[in-house]
Amino acid sequence: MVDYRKMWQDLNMDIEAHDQLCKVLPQAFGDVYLSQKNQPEGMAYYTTAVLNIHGIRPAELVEAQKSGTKIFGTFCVYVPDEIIFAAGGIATGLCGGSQFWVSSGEKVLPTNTCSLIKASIGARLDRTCPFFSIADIFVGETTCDGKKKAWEILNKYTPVYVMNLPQQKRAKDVANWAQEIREFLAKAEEVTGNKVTTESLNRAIKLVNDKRRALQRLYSFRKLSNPPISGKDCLLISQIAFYDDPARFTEMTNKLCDELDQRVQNGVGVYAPNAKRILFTGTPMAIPNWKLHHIVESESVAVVGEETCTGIRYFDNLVDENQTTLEGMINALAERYMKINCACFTPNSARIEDIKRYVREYGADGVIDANLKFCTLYDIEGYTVERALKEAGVAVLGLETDYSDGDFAQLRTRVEAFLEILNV
Ligand code: BJ8
Repeated sequence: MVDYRKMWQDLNMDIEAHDQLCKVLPQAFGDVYLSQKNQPEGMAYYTTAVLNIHGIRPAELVEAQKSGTKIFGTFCVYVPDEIIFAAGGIATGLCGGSQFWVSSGEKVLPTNTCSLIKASIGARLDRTCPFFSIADIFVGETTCDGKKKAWEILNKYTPVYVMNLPQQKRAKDVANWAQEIREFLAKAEEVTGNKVTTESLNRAIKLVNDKRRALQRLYSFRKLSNPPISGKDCLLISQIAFYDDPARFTEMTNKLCDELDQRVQNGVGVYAPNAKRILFTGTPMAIPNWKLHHIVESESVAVVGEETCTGIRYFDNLVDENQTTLEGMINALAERYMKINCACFTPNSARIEDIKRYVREYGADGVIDANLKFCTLYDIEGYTVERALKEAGVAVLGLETDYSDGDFAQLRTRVEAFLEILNV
């Protein structure tokens, strides 16, 4: 086993506090994941990745930095990774998913801020996350109010570049987003000292599209009547997609899919025949936030999809690969990214249509609309989501939670009651 302590010390991390965090993860992971029966062998790659999440990938990033590569930390699926890779940088996700960081975030943020923002700020302030310590620059975006204000705090520790995301989707908004991407490209060139060329952007578009295609392939197995992989495993893979080297992630995910193809041919599934099927919608679930999937799948129910940014929203659309000019590629990027349907947009009716389509495609018996406490955007949009689903005859349960385990028993009771309705 590699010892990463020297790297953490060099990164000026708080080693004592970090030791506490490291103690929690294997226990949590073991409870949720290692108890699963009949896991595909290909999951070993993701298990190693998550159990060494503060070691393997950070060490690669530090190594890359030694040869001058710049690391860009991002927090939202609207930030186009393609631009970063095309400029010779590396993009890595930074969202905090652990309750461990929340109290530190609360030292500088109001308590009634969502756990994701509190944990992200806490991870930086605490100096207990190597990704936050390694990043040369953070790339923020104007999505929700909490994040907009959080950038101002984070900027005191690491430079933050903020992309101004439109809040509507008219033609002029897509054009404005293309302009934001153009300006971000210039910033990425300035940070890395490299020029983005048609060749490098073309390669980067293909690199990120390949990752999306691998995830689309993985999720297609969840549409089958007898899925060969659990919802918990798929959630973990989606979460790791934000951190991992994209080419390696694509290769390993396609390899896993080859194994799943074989399982399908052999009639191997992970659920009992006729298990009920749940689709999640709502706010993202960052590592190690596996609570709701664990509750649902512990009831012998299949989680068949997530209409979240740690799920289908992350990979649902591809960037057009047929553009031959930088301008054409930037416009293609703007169009693809503006197809993501986050609750920060108004109106956001395309998201409702997406959810109804996923219910059909993934064969869901019911939907759980899960909201991270104090996320006003998704909380308010929950009204529209639930009403639309009820009108379409789809059973729906709205849940609110945070990163703590304090509500575990109460959530389980509510999920059990919901499942009883589905069983009638
Ligand atoms: S595209 S969902 S990743 S903004 S949960 S911090 S919205 S208060 S994470 Fe998100 Fe981009 Fe949208 Fe996706 Fe704010 Fe809500 Fe917290 Fe959130």
